[in-house]
Amino acid sequence: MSRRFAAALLGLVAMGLCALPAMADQPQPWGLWMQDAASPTMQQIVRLNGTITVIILLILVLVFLLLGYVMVRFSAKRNPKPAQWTHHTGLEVAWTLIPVLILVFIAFPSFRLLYSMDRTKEAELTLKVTGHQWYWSYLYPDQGISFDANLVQDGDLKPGDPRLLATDNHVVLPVGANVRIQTTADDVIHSWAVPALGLKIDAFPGRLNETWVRIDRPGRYFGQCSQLCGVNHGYMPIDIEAVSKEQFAAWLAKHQAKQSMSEPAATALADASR
Ligand SMILES: [Cu+2]
Repeated sequence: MSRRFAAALLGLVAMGLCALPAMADQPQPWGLWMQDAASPTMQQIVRLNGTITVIILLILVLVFLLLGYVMVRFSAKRNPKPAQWTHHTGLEVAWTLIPVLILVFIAFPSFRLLYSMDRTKEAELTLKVTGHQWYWSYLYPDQGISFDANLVQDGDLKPGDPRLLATDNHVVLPVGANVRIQTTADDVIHSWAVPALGLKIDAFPGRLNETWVRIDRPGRYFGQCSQLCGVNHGYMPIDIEAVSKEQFAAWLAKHQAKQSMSEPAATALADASR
């Protein structure tokens, strides 16, 4: 029995060692832990997660050691006549106070992070995101650009497009700029989430939520709607292309020229900003 247990334990450890952390801006097969952080917010989330994981492991080890000690020291064989007392004031104060102190210790960095995610004072750009059943639409209100982003079907995937994550139009954002993000929805609740950027914000009908992002490096970042919103909830991904500020300016110019020619886009913009 003990040999079988040892083999199972060894198997578990080997699985843990083989499952390398997912270092990419999209989900990876067998990916564990978190995606490689690509924004200051995500770096802070990774740090806080590391701190809390260490605290959890220390508590786990302590509890198992205590449990083992009690099982050995107070077994029926070693301790045939158990003690009769039931209360110990000092012990009860300690096991109430120590967990409270641990929670308070965790609360400080958590609240600091929550407030820093909340909003940015100096935004260079605003992106308004609207959730629909089942796609996202985007508006750059100050630049007058708007478009819908739909899932690319399997047969239409281009090289480099991940299945179920690529969209026909990409959200293009400049690297190194503080971007204000506002979310809303026009039917049910959705949630706009991009793991590598540390973004996850609900999109409610009739309400405008706000957060922000500063992307650290160029690349493509993928996310998914993270609030169950109907049958095609799993088919409304988020596909962001982060480019240099010069490339972003060029993209803006190209899009503005294209949109000024098409009347429906102007109507969409008016609709979206209503
Ligand atoms: Cu949704």
